[in-house]
Amino acid sequence: MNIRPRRRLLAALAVLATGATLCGPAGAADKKLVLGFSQIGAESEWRTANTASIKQAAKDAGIELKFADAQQKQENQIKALRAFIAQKVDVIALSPVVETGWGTVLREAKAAGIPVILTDRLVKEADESLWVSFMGSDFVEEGRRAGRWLLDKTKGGKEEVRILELQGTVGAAPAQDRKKGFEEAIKADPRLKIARSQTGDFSRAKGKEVMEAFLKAEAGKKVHALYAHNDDMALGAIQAIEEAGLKPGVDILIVSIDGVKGAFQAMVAGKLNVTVECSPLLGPQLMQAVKDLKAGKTLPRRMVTEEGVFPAEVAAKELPKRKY
Ligand code: GYE
Repeated sequence: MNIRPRRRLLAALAVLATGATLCGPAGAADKKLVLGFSQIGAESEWRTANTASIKQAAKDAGIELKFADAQQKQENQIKALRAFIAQKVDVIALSPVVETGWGTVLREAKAAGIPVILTDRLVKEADESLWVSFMGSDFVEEGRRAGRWLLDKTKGGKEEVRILELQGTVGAAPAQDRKKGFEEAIKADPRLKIARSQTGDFSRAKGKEVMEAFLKAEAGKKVHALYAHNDDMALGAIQAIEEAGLKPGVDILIVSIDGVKGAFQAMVAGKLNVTVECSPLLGPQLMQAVKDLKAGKTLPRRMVTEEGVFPAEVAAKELPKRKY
């Protein structure tokens, strides 16, 4: 027997072996894993990219996804979690709209023996055994990065730097943490002051509305900068600034967070000065975690997303590479 037919024989045996596993009787090993995912809503470009990433990654991983959109309401998320528990899903993933108020439903999941993975945002609960892992960004650090950029951009001047702030959803982890990190960073220069701060709910429409009100209230005063907790609110505010006859990115410096395509386009157009990256592409990491959990592995308590800062100067070069 020469080498070739022998190789063919081995290959045929390999195919048979695989076929046997694939077509064999449906045992426990063949059962699809079921993941219940409670999403916040569709308030921003970030969120829609996050949803797309979760759905695609579940498909790629062969995991059955039960997806529930809560339309920004915590009560809908709690209902979704209870439905997942009743359906006995293998794993629950939760992206919590606000930080508090999750104890009861998380205890119900624990009592049912269903592990919960927090994705994107953290909850505030004393009993940390209510979730097995938290994957997502370091929002305080994102706030610091935004603050440091503004410090650097305005350094050496003499006059006060008056800042307007558009906060994210009230009670949401990224809103609180991004505020905290930014304030911490700008403390380094007492000239930098937050003149007004209000929620724009992470949405473009609300960002525009609040910015209009800000500009009216600020009539006759100099506003140097806008800090928006996400790109969508910055994009809404840009419209308001233009409608008020001012040049966004020139008359008012604008720093925001996320790094969505819309922000890069605004930077290329000279209307936004910088975006701090916050990646929504958590799907593949989540599916891997689900598989690892079911294989009996212990997940790390915290998985932090790696991200960068993109000023307008690099926007044209970076835009074609952006994946969300
Ligand atoms: O920055 C914002 C979204 O939780 C990181 O939620 C997420 C934030 C994101 O609506 O655009």
